[in-house]
Amino acid sequence: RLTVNAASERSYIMIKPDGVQRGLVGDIISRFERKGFALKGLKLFQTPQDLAEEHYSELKERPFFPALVKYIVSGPVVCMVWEGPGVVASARKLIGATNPLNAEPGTIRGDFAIVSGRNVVHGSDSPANGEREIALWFKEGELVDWEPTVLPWVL
Ligand code: FUP
Repeated sequence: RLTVNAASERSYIMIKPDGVQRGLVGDIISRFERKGFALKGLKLFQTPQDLAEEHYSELKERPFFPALVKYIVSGPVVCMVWEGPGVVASARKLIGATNPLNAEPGTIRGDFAIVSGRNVVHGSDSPANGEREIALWFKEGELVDWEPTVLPWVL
């Protein structure tokens, strides 16, 4: 085996309701697959109000909080867990800046979005928050413990 770095880290990645409505699910998943990260959890999900509020609890006092929660519960989302070395920071690079007008072309938000309030996708901002969010959005037994056989060519 040619393994260079198998250190594992996980990120919670979510395609928001606008991404699902606009038919961007396949394109977004494809970007993480092609990068080489491993998909460990995946579901289409209608978010309850209290979960949306808990997920964004750090932003509770911000003026846009009510609109943000309303947006997240407005339709189904795609919840994912992606794993691999440095996946949290790398996913945020693939996703691009929070304000899509500042996101580079080639990033998800740079390619598909215009405003922060409809920015298509979420990615955890730290490994600790990744674990917190995975525990919030996934139940025991919903994640699959597997290793893609392609990993020796990636890592
Ligand atoms: P990010 O980590 O890129 O998702 O950004 P934040 O955690 O700062 O913000 C979470 C979400 O709040 C963003 F995805 C979109 C929303 N938001 C707004 O709607 N308006 C703002 O001015 C900032 C954030």
